[in-house]
Amino acid sequence: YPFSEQVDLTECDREPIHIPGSIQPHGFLLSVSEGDCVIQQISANTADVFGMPAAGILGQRLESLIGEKGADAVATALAATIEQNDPIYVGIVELTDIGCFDVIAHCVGKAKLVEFEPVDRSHPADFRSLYSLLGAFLKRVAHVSEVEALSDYAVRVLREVTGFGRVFLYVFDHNDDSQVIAETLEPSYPSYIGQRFPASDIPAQARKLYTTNPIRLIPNANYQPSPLVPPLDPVTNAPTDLSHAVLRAVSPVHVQYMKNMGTIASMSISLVIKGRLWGMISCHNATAKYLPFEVRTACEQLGQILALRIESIIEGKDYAYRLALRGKLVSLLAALSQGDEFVSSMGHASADLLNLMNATGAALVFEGRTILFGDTPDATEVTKLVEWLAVHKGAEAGEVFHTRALSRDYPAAERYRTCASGMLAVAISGNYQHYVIWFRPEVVRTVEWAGNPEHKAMLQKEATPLSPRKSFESWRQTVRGTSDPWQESEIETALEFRGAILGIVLARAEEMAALAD
Ligand code: BLA
Repeated sequence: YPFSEQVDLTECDREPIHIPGSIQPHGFLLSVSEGDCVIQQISANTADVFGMPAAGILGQRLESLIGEKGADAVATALAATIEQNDPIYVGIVELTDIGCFDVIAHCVGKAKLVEFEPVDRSHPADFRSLYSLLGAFLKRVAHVSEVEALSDYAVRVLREVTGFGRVFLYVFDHNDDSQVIAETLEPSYPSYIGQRFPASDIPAQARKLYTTNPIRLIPNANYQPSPLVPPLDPVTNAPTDLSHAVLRAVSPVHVQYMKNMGTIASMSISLVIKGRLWGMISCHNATAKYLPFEVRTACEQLGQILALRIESIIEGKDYAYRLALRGKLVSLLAALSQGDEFVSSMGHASADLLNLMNATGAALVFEGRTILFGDTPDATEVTKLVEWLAVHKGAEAGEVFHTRALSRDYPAAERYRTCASGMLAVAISGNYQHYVIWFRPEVVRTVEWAGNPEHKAMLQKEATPLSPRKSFESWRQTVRGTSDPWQESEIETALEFRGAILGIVLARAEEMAALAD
């Protein structure tokens, strides 16, 4: 099986997963018109449920199919919600001679999508226990202030609530690769703790959808999708947007991925922080597994509480770090503005200079001199580096340029990557190639991937053009040439430092000019 990354990534990102034209058949779907509630589109399996042909259902009013009580409940529920695009629980509707259904409704454009999931009377959901579990979670969460401990607790509660065989939480990094940071499982399931999954496992449009739609359940990957009849919305003549439909059929590529992984049922819950998909909780089962809407809602709420708490922990840590940075910056600037020769003041304050950016080396390139502090490339190398910066990174380096993998941007840096894989440079003159540069050492990391990330997708010989990777065997990669990343707060502080230094240098120049007069 040859494989091609190009084909894989663009094709994955292009699949329109919000308009699959079909649903998962563990329930059925009706699309009814605004106002008079005429049924204008159904999932094909609706005909089987009611034992009549689709043509006999289409064109009927909702109340004649599901009764006046049911139709009223749908109208009342939708009227009561503010976010009409989010599915709302209507309640249980009993269909004579057919059975009881959980009914869930939401609006898409002018249509109302009404979804039905059979209620299993033999396993009534006990909502009191859900409330007390959520309550206990809320209480405990306030006292846990480490993301890992919190994640650990959350996956254990979720496994208890849902009974899935494996529940884990993974966090996306700046490349959208993910790493599993918490997991709980039954002994027969393989563990993924600590492992990485490449970004391409979840294509861009799916991430976008999961940011607005926080939970999805795939109870049985071995399903036959039930198509919508007619295929297009008869009013708009366009495919019906199923973004928020709880029964939305899943991308066939992803269904294959699940099977390859030995996961027949899956539920995933988005953790959205500041509008960005920060992480996800995945629940897996080796056999088919369904959860009623109310239980899913409790899981969704647990995810929201967790995301809020994680956001506040992250913000708290960032705030404390910014405060510390500010303290360091103020004392460094105080030291630099003393002595009357800028370069020698910098030399006296070199420990503070390094400490400010958590760096192990720094260089001051100023008025034709190159002064090195700590562990750095030699002066000749730094001179070449500055030339490269000025020429190739002109616009960016006008103020600040940073990288955590210098040799990737500038191959000559390969020679000194042990001391300078990370570089943050600020230009301290508008006119000259004057810089303060900080260096961070290489941190060799061993990354444990779940499966070789190069084999993202395989191009099968002819047949289906695309299929996800088959192996999730742990695969180790040694990453060289990168340093610890530069934090947003550090880059902002570097910019403030730059502003202050420009001020100091300018004041010095004016004093000199005054003396000369
Ligand atoms: C969707 N991919 C997903 C989802 C997850 C993953 C969690 C969300 C759907 C769900 O709840 O199951 C990925 N699943 C994982 C990861 C783990 C896991 C990382 O269990 C970790 C253990 N997938 C591919 C390739 C393509 C692809 C090559 O591997 C593209 C061709 C596509 N993944 C893909 C698509 C979806 C998806 C299209 C959206 C499915 C949908 O919602 O319709």
